[in-house]
Amino acid sequence: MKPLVFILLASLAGTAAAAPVLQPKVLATHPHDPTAFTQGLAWAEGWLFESTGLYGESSLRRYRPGGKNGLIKRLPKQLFGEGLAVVEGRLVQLTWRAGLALVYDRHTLRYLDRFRYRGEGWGLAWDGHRLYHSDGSDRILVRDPDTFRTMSLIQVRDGDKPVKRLNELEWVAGELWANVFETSRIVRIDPESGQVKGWIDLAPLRPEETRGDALAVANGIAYDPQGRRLFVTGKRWPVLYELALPEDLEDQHANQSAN
Ligand SMILES: [Ca+2]
Repeated sequence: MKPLVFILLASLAGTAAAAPVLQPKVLATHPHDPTAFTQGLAWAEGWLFESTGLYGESSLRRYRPGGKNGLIKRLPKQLFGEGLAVVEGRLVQLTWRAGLALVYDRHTLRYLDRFRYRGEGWGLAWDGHRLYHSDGSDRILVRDPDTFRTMSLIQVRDGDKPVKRLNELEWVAGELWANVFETSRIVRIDPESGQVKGWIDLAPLRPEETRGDALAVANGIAYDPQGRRLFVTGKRWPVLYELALPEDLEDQHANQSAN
């Protein structure tokens, strides 16, 4: 594997309270379906799982990075697919305004069950115990995976400034990461306090082909904990990027391994 290097760029440029901005370190690029309106991305044991949105075009997908022999399941035309999490042997997929979370078998994509919730569905992530659900605001709902009930709320703040429009989510080595809607940034959140630990700017990764498409924003983060790498993409992006873990998280891992 290549050296895992993230470059600290803008920590001196912001206010004292604002968290630093990192540039991503790209390890590899893979093709991504340029018609996929990515709303959720997740990883488990060699497979990527993707939820796509828009009415009449929403889907659930399972594929290898760069691989062609994937599975795709189309959603009913009245459902708009949103955030997606792998919860052990199952997948949980949010919908935007239907108040439905759909549950599937992870291996076959067979529909199994559903939960109902109030409000909108944007992003979803799993930390091994709890689900994290964003709804486009500056709060993240922490949910019980068995009942989908809200257990607590995380208010996300950079210094004292609320961070709104939190979108696709991912649990990354003890941090909660989120795309911020209509920006090219990923925010790294301390799940205990809701404080922003840092930002990652994906603007340099936006493919040239999407420049004329105002909806083609960065969205979709999946973490491979065994490979210690991230996958990121965007809505209708023809490319899926494989990124190195930020250096501070690698250092943390090295320190833990040494103890
Ligand atoms: Ca994700």
